[in-house]
Amino acid sequence: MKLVLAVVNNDDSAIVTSALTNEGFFVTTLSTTGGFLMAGNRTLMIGTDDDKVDKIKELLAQYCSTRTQKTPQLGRGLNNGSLAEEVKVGGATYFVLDVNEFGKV
Ligand code: 2BA
Repeated sequence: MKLVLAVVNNDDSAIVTSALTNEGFFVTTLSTTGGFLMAGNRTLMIGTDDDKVDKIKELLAQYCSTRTQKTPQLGRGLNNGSLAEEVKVGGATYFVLDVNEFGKV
């Protein structure tokens, strides 16, 4: 079993979560904040069988679009003036972790 953690844009989180649940995946969403932009995003937690991870990646790619966002001048952890004023934010950043145990009691 695997646990997929996917950081997605707030604007994409509802549609991608719907698409995942419609495909039978169980999803938990967490409100998170990117350390660079200091802007809200969503982290999806999806526990699933190993052979279904590719389907999750496919849906993330289909429903999460890449966009360009301005870097704020204030409220960011790093602000040394040498950074680009805009950054390309990926559609989804995901991690796939092995799950030692899964249960419901
Ligand atoms: P943020 O940390 O707010 O980063 C937003 C975008 O800013 C990143 O897009 C990247 O283009 C740029 N960026 C981030 N850190 C940077 C740095 N130290 N120097 C220059 N540019 C930087 P993405 O890479 O698509 O990441 C989108 C969001 O996914 C991130 O929001 C963060 O919440 C999460 N994320 C990405 N990579 C991660 C990682 N290795 N570990 C944990 N979270 C990650």
